[in-house]
Amino acid sequence: MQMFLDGTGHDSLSGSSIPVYNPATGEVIDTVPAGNADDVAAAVTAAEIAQKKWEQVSPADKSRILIAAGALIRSEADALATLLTTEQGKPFREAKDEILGTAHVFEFYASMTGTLQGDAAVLPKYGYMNVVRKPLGVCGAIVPWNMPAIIFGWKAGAALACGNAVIAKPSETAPLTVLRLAELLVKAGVPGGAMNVVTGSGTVAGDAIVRSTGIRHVSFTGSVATGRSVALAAAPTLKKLTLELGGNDAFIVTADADIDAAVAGAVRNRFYNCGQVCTSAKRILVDAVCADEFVRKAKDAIEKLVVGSGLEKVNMGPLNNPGQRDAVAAAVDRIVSEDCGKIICGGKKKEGAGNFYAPTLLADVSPDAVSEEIFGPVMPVIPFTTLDEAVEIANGTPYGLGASVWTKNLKTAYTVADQIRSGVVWVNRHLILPPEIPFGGTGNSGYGRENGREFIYEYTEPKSILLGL
Ligand code: TXE
Repeated sequence: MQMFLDGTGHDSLSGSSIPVYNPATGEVIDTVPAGNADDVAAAVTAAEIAQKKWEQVSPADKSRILIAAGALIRSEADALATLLTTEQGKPFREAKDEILGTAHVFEFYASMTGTLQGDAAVLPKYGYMNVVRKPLGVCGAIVPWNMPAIIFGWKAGAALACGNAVIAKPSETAPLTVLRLAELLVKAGVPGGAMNVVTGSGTVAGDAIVRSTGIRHVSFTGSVATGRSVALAAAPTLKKLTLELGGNDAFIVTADADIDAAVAGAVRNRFYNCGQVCTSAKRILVDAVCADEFVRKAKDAIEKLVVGSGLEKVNMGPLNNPGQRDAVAAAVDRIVSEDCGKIICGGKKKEGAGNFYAPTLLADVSPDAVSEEIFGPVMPVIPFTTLDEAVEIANGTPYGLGASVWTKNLKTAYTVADQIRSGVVWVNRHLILPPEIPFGGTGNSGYGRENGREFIYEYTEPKSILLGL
């Protein structure tokens, strides 16, 4: 049994549905079933049966299936990207990059199915020790709306490569692309029931996944507040958790940096996906000696950004939902009214339909004013005078997801990279996250890692076997 709660035949046992909106127009584009605890329970029953079969599939066959999934995703890339833009808002070009990146994720995991080895040793007097890595069983994947395709890929690809079954719960505001990707995985050969999607709200469907005793691991990407409640709700079941809870990345531009490259990098990264990326460059720290030049050049670049529906030729689309836009507008208004920074350009909502907010540049921002992440198209520039001060500001939030340093000096690069408290540090770039790199944070950014080789530890558990001599 398979639960594709996509409103086209497999309806939720709850009988009700939720609308999905186009963020550029505010129009309803589809509905999805409002899954409930009964739906999750049915999906768990199906997944437990299917997982036992999937676990027995050879690494080579698992690999062939995941490669086929990647190929199907590539063959439908334009249609998937259009769907993603229509429900999420991002420009088609970015949506297509995300879809092709998702295909790459499944291809990466296809290459890893044969690498899940454990350990072995001869222990004199005791025997032969073997440590094998076993799948966990059924895994939950709670997916946000900002990068729904690729984040689904990280979770489902890793879980399936390790022989687990998956129950995904996409966000209420961007569930459609995830549903289609899951269908393609099944079409590629993942057994029915090993890949499930239960749509619905976080507090009902998501919560049921977190509390389910049949689900042994949940990978959650979302806000700090929801991450905390997920950890609390999961505690009675003692399931494993991987939590990725956003970040407030510092982007440090030193006096010896290539300023033009740094400006281009900052603008590209900060306004990518309308600023709604966990590892977006959210705080731009610039050496005071070049801060004015940086702001002037950034303003020129930002004013050239074309904003509009992601289905047109634009650089930036709308925010995903009205609540998100209101939160961004409130954060900018607060910074300005408290005299903690000044608007150089942008700083307002666009009137009319859609969740548009102008790409915004703020100068002379005080570090404390942006200690909470602004999940939208706002670039606060914070001047600093010494590298030690820059590192202190960078580390001065409870987050620890990503950061970058822009410099031509190798010693500066390594020193800052070493001192910054975060899961990832880039040098002269930001936000590049191929699945080969382990990804995750520290502090309020959560715990556990996705991708790289780290996924093996998240999605399997060791079993030690001692053979007497
Ligand atoms: O997140 P939520 P929201 C941050 C960003 C943003 C803020 C709020 O700052 O402004 O979070 O976004 C599901 N049990 N990030 O409200 O609530 C929910 O249905 C189980 C950063 O959208 O965390 C959705 O599928 N699941 C981030 C997912 O959790 C629950 C990406 C995320 O929703 C649940 C997105 C519950 N009790 C937002 N409540 C990143 N790390 O990149 C909700 N959900």
